[in-house]
Amino acid sequence: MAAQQTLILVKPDGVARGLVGEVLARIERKGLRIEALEMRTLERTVAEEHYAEHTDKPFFGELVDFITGGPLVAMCVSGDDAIAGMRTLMGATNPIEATPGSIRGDFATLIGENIVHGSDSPESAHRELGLFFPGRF
Ligand SMILES: Nc1nc2c(ncn2[C@@H]2O[C@H](COP(=O)(O)OP(=O)(O)O)[C@@H](O)[C@H]2O)c(=O)[nH]1
Ligand SMILES: [Mg+2]
Repeated sequence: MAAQQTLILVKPDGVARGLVGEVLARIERKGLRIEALEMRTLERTVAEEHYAEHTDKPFFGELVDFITGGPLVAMCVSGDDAIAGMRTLMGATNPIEATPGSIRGDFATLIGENIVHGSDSPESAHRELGLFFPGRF
C-alpha cells in the first residue's frame, strides 16, 4: 500500500449538474483526503497540455472544447493507493460500461460527459498536479 497523490477533476458537466458535493462526499467517505481544491475555467493551452496524450485522437478538439466550456473543480486527493482507488471510485471511461455504484456508473451515459477525471499513473499524477497546482505538490 503506497501513499499517493492524484489529480481529480469534477469536469464542467459535473459542476453544471450540481454534482460537486456528491463527488466530494464519495471521496471523503472512501477515506481519501482532499489536500487542495479550486474552481476555475481552463485556458485552452492548459487543457491541451493536460490532455497532451490525446492530441492525435479524433475527439481531441471536442475534448478541449468540453473541458474549457465552463468552470471545473480541480483537486489534489491523497491516501493509500489513491490513484487506483480513485479510478475504481470513478468507474470505466465509458459510463455505459461503468459499474453501478461508481460515479460514472451512477450519473452518466456519454463518454464525452463522464463527470470526473483522475490521473492514471504516478507519472501522470505528478505531471497533472504540476500543471494545476504549480509548485505545491
Ligand atoms: N467524445 C469522446 N470523448 C472521449 C472518447 N474517448 C475518451 N473521451 C474523453 O476523453 C477523456 C480522456 O480519455 P481517457 O484518458 O482515455 O479516459 P479517462 O482516463 O478514463 O478519463 C475521457 O474521460 C472522455 O471524457 C471518445 O471516443 N469520444
Ligand atoms: Mg486518462
